Amino acid sequence: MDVSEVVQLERHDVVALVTVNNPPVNALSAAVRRGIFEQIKAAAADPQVQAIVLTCAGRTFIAGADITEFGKPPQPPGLNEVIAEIESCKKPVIAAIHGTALGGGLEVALGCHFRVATKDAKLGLPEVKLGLLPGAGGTQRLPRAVGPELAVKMIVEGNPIGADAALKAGLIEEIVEGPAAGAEAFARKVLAEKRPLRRLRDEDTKLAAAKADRSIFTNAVAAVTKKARGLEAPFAAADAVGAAIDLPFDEGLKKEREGFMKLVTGEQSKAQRYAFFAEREAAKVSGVPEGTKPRPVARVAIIGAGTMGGGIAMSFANAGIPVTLIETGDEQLKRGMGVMQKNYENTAARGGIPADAPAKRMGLITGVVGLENVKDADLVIEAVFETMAVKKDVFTALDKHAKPGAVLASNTSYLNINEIAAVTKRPQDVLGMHFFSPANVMKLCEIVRGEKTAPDVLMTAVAIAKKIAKVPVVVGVCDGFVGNRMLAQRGKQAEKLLYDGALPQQIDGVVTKFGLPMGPFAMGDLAGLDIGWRSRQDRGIKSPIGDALYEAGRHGQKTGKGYYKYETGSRAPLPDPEVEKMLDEVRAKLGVKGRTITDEEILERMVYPMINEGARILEEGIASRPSDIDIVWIYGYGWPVYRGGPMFYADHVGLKHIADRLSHYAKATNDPSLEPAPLLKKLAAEGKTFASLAASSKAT
Ligand code: 3H9
Repeated sequence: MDVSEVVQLERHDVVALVTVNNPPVNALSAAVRRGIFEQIKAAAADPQVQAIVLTCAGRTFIAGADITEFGKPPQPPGLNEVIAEIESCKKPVIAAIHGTALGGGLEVALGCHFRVATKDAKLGLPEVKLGLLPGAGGTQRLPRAVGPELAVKMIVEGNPIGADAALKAGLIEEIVEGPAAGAEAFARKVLAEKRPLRRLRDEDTKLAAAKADRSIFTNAVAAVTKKARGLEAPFAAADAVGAAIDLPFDEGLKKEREGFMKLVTGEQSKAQRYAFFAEREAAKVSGVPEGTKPRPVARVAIIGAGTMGGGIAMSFANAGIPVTLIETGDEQLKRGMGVMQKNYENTAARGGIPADAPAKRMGLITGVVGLENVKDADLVIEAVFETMAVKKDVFTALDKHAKPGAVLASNTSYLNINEIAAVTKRPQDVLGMHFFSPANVMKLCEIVRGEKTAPDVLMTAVAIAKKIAKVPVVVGVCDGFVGNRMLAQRGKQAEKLLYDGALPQQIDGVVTKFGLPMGPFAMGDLAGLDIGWRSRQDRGIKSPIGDALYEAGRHGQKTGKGYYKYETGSRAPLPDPEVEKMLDEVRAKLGVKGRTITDEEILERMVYPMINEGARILEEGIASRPSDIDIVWIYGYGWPVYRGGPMFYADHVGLKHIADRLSHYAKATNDPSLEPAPLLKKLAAEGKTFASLAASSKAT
């Protein structure tokens, strides 16, 4: 590619403008790197030019390295080489930032002598989110620009800061209106004032305090790596920032490079990069006519102010969207509003949101009694008790009161949307929006497409989910949709493992060691064992141990006892010998003898049946792509992102191995439901992966 196609050079008398134009996000592809390198060189060599502005066309400044190039043979010039060219330029180079200057983009800006940004710009080094560390000087120049404490926070957490904070921290020199014009005016000021060039590589002042007292840095690292359990990148990134304090610039850069190369070739980053693209892919809905526009949503009504309804209402209020929250009585409403208020206040007290946010957000939520109050809503989300009869009553009433064209969504976690839609005269407007608990925190929203759901209704749900910062995944109708259907398989095996001789703490321990935040039994205790019991009653299912615990009044955390015991005021599950005794009794009643179960068997029986169910879900078209299933598990259930989701993990382990082990357990535990699904069997026999399936379906 001719470099001038992606990086243009023009001159406004003494100021040269180097403009990157590589939509959509101006990622640093090989052509862009070469373009910047050559155009900077050309501007530096032009005797008419006295200053250079580096700017970007389109919606954003450079948003980073081109992630699609990782894992492929590197193409020259490397980004460090490009940045060295900029930094060593004898004429002032000014970065004109708008949109998002992220990763390699911010590193390029840090190589410039000055940076200006528009007010709404965001600047950050989010590499850790891809399992990486900044690999083009970011870990060495950012601490020199803003000090090691803020730098390590930005680099280890990966969250960008706004222009105001960047100005305060010394990351930019000025906030400007138009990026290119503002930077050009700034360039003329630099020339007029004969300002010396700032080369961050040579600035050590902000490192002095941490050099004198290393504990300043160690404490900052401890604070930001607290939540990084299981991940490699945050720790490697912190080490690289440490090198900025301990080593001369060039040696620090070398250390950073080593860390980057190790991560970029490692399994964790591969999985995290996959998840990045999988999330974007999930937002692309198949089977919808091109150009389908979502319906406008200005006001939302939520039915039910319980845990789910309240959490959903908070998600909308957090995004500035007004909500009518509807209950059946004053008492329930008061309780629901009180819980939200308290939740916001607690978050504000922890510094999670500004002090005035609780009042502002609660101001967007209007609590009322009576379903007739849905009349102004463009979108109604029902979050009432999870039984079909109740849902049908609500939807019959919604059909009567909601305005024509309103989108009617159910937050059901497993019920048949088609059956719910059928009680209305507008099944085309009905679909599922399944949020995950706690709904104001968990990012997943399964959008359940009914048989008659209209395409624009589907797109409305996808668009609004994105607007409230959720990750939407479109799924089909079946019992439990994607997530809970797979979870049910895991739950079934977890219970059987108890009868086979394992203990709750052993099973949960294996699951958390694998990287999930909680095991099935701790999760059951948190949700409440009475909920599971009621659901089993509804479906006519028995669980010998679950029923015994329920009948003994052990309803989980809320009663201080469940599969575990809990000390007053504590949520920490403690193994309970009483439960061991109950398990012995249940085993005796069932006529089974417990045996010693290895952790390997537990892991395989926890994860492989889920993968097997995932294969069935794909066969039935309930999910469009294996990567959609992975996104459901990452954002709905806390599957460790560095393992890329269950289907990605399956490809990594090998489908033949998984199919063989499932066959083995089907026989060994006399459970035909564990036999490999036809799709899994077929792919295993052909030596293929789930990923190959996604590629071939894309091609058709
Ligand atoms: C790095 O820089 C390493 C260096 O330190 C060292 C190097 C040696 N590459 O998210 P969107 C695509 S690591 C390739 O829907 P938005 C994306 O897939 C990088 N493609 O838009 C999508 O494609 P499609 C550090 C990329 O407005 C389209 O652009 N940087 C990249 O909601 C639109 O994306 C990051 O981690 C990329 N870097 O959000 C930033 N970025 O339309 C990653 C995006 O085909 N990017 N695409 O599906 C983001 O966080 C968001 O994309 C951004 C825009 C905030 C920029």
